[in-house]
Amino acid sequence: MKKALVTGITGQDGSYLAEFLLDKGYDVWGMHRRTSTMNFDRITHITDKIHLVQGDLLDQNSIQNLIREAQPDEVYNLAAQSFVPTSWNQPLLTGEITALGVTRMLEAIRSVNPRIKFYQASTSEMFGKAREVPQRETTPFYPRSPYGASKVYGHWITVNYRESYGLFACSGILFNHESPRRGLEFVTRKVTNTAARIKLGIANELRMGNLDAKRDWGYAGDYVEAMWLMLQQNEPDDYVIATGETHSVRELIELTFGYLDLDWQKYVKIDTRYVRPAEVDLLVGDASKAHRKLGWKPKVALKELVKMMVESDLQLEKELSGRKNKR
Ligand code: NAP
Ligand code: F7E
Repeated sequence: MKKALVTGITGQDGSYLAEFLLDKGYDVWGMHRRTSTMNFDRITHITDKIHLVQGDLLDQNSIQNLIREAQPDEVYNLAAQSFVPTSWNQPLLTGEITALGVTRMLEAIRSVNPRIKFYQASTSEMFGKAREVPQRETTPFYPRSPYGASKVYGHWITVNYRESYGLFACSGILFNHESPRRGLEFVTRKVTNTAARIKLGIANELRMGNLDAKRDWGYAGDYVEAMWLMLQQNEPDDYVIATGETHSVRELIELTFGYLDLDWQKYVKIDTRYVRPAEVDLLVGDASKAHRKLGWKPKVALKELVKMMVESDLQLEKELSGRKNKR
């Protein structure tokens, strides 16, 4: 039985990857940081099937001890301070976790067992003010936030440990991927959740930032398969994972409100609090290397993804208001 350690197990991708690896017959270990209130909401249904162990990307010893204890074959480093706006308010913390945290992981692997395969969660945010359309593995990076800059460091340190020490270290350059488990602050979930609440009469407006930004949105459940495939190859390498389609935030809103038979123009208000100091205007990925070498292709398109998220949010919000009414 293969053993995998997943950092960021409590996050969106961690939960889907854990399910995927369990299905493949893996012994799954999940690293989580200590919190005063448990935040296992996304993994409640599998907590009895995985080993949950405490550790923090800020704490070298905790990571090292954990890797020594788990003795994994594969490590997936998904933990990060991942929300772009927060990275302007907390740039140093973002750098410590999202950038230096990667070196802490790599150092722990190097000292405990350099044969462990390593996956780094890189991102399309590294392309930022994109130098080329569509973006591929060779497109130069131009990050536009402390988050993007931290991820560029994480990406290059992964490449560097592969080239310096021969580690089997891969970097997946994943474009935005979403799901019903997406954090409520990210744009897709903010839109689907608020639209669902408007439909149910619980909310009456949606306050948004820049509607012109364009993103290549895929489904998280599809993308975790690509992470795994990267570590099953004969040679470590870096891959862009994307759908190849781009849509504006405005289109996302139209699609979501349209699905609910609502006129979005009646509810959406522009609020400068949500406009970023520097924007990433247009992202669209060329995943042809992943198609060719990994045999990976996305299965869920944006329309279907929106439907999945809206249906889930309608259900969730009905349950929440049902519970409130009982109190
Ligand atoms: P997410 O939902 O924000 O999850 C982030 C995870 O990191 C959470 O489990 C969080 O734990 C954990 N974490 C944060 N700081 C930590 C620390 N100091 N030590 C240990 N764990 C820590 O993010 P996601 O959407 O699943 O994304 C997974 C990874 O892929 C991230 O690295 C993200 O930057 C990257 N990425 C995401 C996308 C995307 O579109 N989703 C695209 C490209 C790359 P808590 O629950 O305790 O906060
Ligand atoms: O914003 C615009 C905003 O926060 C998308 C992370 O997972 O994907 C994510 O980063 C766009 C931006 O994602 C609002 O200005 C307009 O242009 O959903 P987001 P992101 O910044 O692209 C990448 C790949 C990652 O790696 C990150 O970890 O939507 N936008 N109005 C808004 N965004 C938010 N959040 N809220 C708004 O009100």
